[in-house]
Amino acid sequence: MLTIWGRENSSNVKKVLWCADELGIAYKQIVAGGSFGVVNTPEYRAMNPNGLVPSIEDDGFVLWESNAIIRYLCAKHGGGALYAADLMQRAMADQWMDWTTSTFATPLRNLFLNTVRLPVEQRKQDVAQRGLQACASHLSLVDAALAKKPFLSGSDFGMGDIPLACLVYAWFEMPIQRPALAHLEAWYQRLALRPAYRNRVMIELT
Ligand SMILES: N[C@@H](CCC(=O)N[C@@H](CS)C(=O)NCC(=O)O)C(=O)O
Repeated sequence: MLTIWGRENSSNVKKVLWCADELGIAYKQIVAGGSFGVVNTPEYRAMNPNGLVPSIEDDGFVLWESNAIIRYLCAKHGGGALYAADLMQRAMADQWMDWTTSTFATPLRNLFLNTVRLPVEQRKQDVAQRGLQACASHLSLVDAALAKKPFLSGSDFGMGDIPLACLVYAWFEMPIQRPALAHLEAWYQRLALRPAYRNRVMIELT
């Protein structure tokens, strides 16, 4: 039995919950992190010494780091669908997963915190503005990639789409001035057709 620890409004937890739902895996969710606590208990720290969410336990096997969890679940349950058997196709999915975390996540987080999550009096307009500009610049590169294929994973939806899709929801739903990026918008619309994406990712931004 799979257990997933994490609060639903965390983008890194969303990745794992959405992925598990796409794969049709039965699991138990333990809400943890933020105001829900749990992550500082000795039991949780023994499992994940970072004290962050998400973490999973799968028949005694413990794993943290959301992208590693996605790869593990897709490889175990994907049957070649979300985790491509073809080495180059899979490497391309890995590329977008790693790029999202290493390049896009920080400016998006700065923009999100200073537009939505922080109390109004703590928001810094200049940080939000710099985040917005960096995100727009990074997403123009995604737009160009999506001009050539419908999904970041290739011709079909796959694990390579999951991390960026979780963050892009906030990009499209925040009250900000977005540059027009037609291919990115078309990708977002394709994602929004997926029930598991709507259920797990397209929830109120908090
Ligand atoms: N690189 C980690 C980052 C995990 C992370 O930063 N998680 C955040 C939520 S998105 C967290 O645990 N924050 C503290 C908390 O929720 O208590 C991953 O991808 O899993």
